[in-house]
Order: sequence, then structure tokens, then C-alpha cells
Amino acid sequence: MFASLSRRLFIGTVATAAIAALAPAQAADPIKLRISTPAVEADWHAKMLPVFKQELEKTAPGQFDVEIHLNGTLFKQGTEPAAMQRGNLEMAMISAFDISKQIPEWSIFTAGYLLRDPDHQRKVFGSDVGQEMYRLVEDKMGIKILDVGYLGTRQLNLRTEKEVKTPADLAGVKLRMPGSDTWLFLGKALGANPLPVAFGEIYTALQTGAIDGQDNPLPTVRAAKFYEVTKQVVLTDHLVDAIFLSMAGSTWKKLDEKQKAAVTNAAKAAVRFNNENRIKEETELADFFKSQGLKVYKPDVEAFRAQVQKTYLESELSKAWPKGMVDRVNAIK
Ligand code: KDO
Repeated sequence: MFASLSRRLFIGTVATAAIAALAPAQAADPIKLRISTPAVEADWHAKMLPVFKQELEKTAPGQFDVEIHLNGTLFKQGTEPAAMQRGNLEMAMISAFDISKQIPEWSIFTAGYLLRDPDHQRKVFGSDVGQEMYRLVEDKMGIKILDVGYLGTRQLNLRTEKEVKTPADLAGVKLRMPGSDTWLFLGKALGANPLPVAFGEIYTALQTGAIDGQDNPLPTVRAAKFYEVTKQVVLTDHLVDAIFLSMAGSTWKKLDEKQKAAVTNAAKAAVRFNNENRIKEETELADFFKSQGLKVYKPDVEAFRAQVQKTYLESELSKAWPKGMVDRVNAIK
């Protein structure tokens, strides 16, 4: 009895195994990709994330589960790199300022008046300079940069009335900057009195007068509605800013070659969408802000450029910049 039962059991097990071997492979569970950003829904670098999701669904159907978390609700602004490094987050859009906390060489891209315009930015990061700097991020932080997006050219946006022509006019002006040393350094280099405030708290800080102003690209001033609580936009053009769409190395390593290509191409499509729309909108917004009652004007940009460049070149920060990198960046036309 016992013998025949176990024989039947054996035959049954073999048969099940044979059927399983013939059956088509079961689809694996989709890989979860949670993207965290402080961006507001109406800004282009938030709107580009559904483009990333849709592209990925087209080229690798069912293989990824992309979740988009805006407004810093999943991880606070600036904490995303550590979250990716600990394996707690799969994707984020990080800045050169975030990276330079761990890789001082990267503070070169936090310097005002280095990159000339979005085209220069794209060419620099597409060149051997960009490849070398991306490799540092991969090797030292274990983060894979998928592509660089244009965040826009940063301008001053103040709730004060007094016209600003030169850095001296910013003396004592409480200028909100994101909360890290390299950001505060930029605010100081501009001549202001920088104060660290998280992105999500800027609107209220402007409304209550806790700060006199903030700096951001014009599309962000529109998207986050800062124009509602400020009186002027000073077109200093002080930083051609970038946002790096990135993936945790631990997630990247799990992908096969086809999936890596699909993710990279989806990132490129998303960035293209962001860049085209943002660049177009940047040219239109001065008129919109004027229609909302704000003063919009160019200061003495050369005075700002001279002071900011000198401040960076004489700083401790620039000592960490790779030798010859400023010249290489300047030579890219
Ligand atoms: C900001 O806090 O001013 C900033 O523009 C800094 C950027 O690096 C980036 O974090 C951005 O905010 C957010 O994506 C919100 O637009």
C-alpha cells in the first residue's frame, strides 16, 4: 500500500515537472520603478515623467511598474540620492548640487555663469566631459545617470520693490536657496543673504515675508505660482541649471540589456519632451509675468557675471574641480 502510493506520487511528480517544462515561461513580476521629485505637477520635469512611463510601456510592455511621486511626498528634496544608494528608491531627478555633496569635483556644475545656454549644456554632457563626470557618479555613488534634462536658466524673483542692477543691490536681501552649502554659496556669490528653505515651503515664505525672494527658472516661477506673491523678476541668467534623471545602481544591475536600452530610450524621450517645452516657454514667460503686474527686466548681467565667476574661481570649491575642466567646458561650442 505504502509502496504503490509513493510510486503513484512519484509518477505524478514527474508528470507535473514535464508539463511545467513544456509550458511557456511565466511572465516575471514587473520591476517597480518609483520616481521621487519635489517638482510640482504643472512643471515640465514633472510632466515628462508620464512620457517616460508611456514610452517604457510601449517598448517593454508589462515589464515595469512606474510610479510617479511629485511634491517631495515620497522623499524630501535632497534626500533622494541617499535613498537610492540604500536601495530604498529606484529613481529620482537629482541636481549637480546633490551630487557635489559626495563628489566635490561636481561642484563645477553648480558654478554660476559656466554653462552658456541649454544647447551648451546638452553638448557638454554629451561630450567626453559628461561621460567622465557620469562615470564618477556611477563609481563613487552607485547611481546611474540616464540623461540630463534642462531645468531652465535661474533668475531672481523678488517680493521687494527696489530695482536690482548689480550684486551690491542684493546686500541684505534674504534670498531663499535650497538647503545645501553649494546652493547657499551661489546665493552669496550673487551678493545676497542666502537662507535655506525647502522648495515646498517657498510660496508661504514669500507670502509671509520670511524671505525677500527666491531664484528659479521662469517655468518654475509659473508652475509653482511664485509670481502670485512676488513683485519682480530680475533676468540675471545666473545658472543654466540641469536635472539628472537617474536610477539606483542596484535597480540598474537587475535589468537585462534589452531592458537597459528601453529605460535609456524612455529617459531620452522624456528629456526631449521637457527640453522642447521648457525652452519654448522660457521665451514666452516675461510677457506673462508682466501681464500679472510684475516688473521684468535685465540688470547689469556683466557685473553679476564678473563677481560670480571671480567668487567661484577664488573659492575652496574650485580647488576640487578636475584640472583643465573649465577650459574644456568653455571650448565646447
Ligand atoms: C529649487 O529648490 O529651487 C529647485 O529648483 C532645485 C532643483 O535642483 C530641483 O530640486 C527643483 O527645485 C525641484 O525639482 C522643484 O522644481
